[in-house]
Amino acid sequence: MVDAAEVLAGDARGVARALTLVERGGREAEELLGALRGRLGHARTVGITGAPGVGKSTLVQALGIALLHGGARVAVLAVDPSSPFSGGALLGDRVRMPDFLERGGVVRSMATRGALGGLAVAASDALDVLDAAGFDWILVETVGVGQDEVEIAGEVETVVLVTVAGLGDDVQAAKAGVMEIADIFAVNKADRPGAEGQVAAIEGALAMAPAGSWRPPVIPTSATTGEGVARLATAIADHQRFLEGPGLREEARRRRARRRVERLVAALVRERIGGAQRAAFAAVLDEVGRGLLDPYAAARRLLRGIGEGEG
Ligand SMILES: Nc1nc2c(ncn2[C@@H]2O[C@H](COP(=O)(O)OP(=O)(O)O)[C@@H](O)[C@H]2O)c(=O)[nH]1
Ligand SMILES: [Mg+2]
Repeated sequence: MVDAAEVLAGDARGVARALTLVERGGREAEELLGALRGRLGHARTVGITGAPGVGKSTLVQALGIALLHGGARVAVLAVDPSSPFSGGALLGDRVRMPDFLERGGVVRSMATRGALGGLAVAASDALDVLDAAGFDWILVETVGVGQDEVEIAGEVETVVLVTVAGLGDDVQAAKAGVMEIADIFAVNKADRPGAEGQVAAIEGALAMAPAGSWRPPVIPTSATTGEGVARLATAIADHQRFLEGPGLREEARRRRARRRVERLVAALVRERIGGAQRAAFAAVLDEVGRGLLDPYAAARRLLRGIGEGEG
């Protein structure tokens, strides 16, 4: 059993169990999340995204330590389906992030796709658990390659896109639609040649884009030496202050709510047509296939069936 009171008290074991529960999904997870409702909104959330190997984990650790030094409670959620730590997620993270953990940070990795709605749903629910547990900062590491990962980056308030010189991954990122969601660019491995050119290239691309009310800064960092990490932390704080502008946080919350609910509606429909409505689904597919029913009428009929089947 997972006790909402333990989560709200920030109890480490309770939080760990709650994260496992929401990753798995199901009714008990839904009940827990319901019990946490109304206790959310304290945490500041930051996404660190980018191609594999650019130094996201190293940068998250350096950032996390910088924030811990400021006296904040910091949690890291690493969402990486490409490198699951089977059964030993925490151990795997402990090995990777010793400095951060030594200083009281909390790390959790998530690789499995939850029961309903996949990884983006599970990650979003995990954010709620960590928020309710009282963390001041939640850093979310995602590999910026798939649609899921782009969606998860969209769940956080401040998105840092990490690139390195010479990978051409800025082009990949632009293709995957990540460039538009970045609030801050970090050009990591700046201890190596080419970083300045990369900074200039991104700044050039940004100058072509229509100027919004927030202009994303482009910051050279070296996660391994720590150079530029303080500047990155300052840029994140600046962006968080920017979000205090009239209505911005409310608007962001509504956008996130909309995405979450839309995702769940789509997931529930998919679950029903593969489950309780399976026979009705097969029947309309047959009719559409034989030209007896058009797909629009079929979809409406199915939706009515799902609606009637739900309490
Ligand atoms: N030279 C250099 N290497 C780095 C830097 N940041 C990370 N690395 C190295 O790059 C490799 C991948 O780092 P990691 O943080 O695991 O990348 P991720 O896949 O994006 O999470 C590791 O060997 C790091 O030590 C940096 O700023 N400079
Ligand atoms: Mg990593």
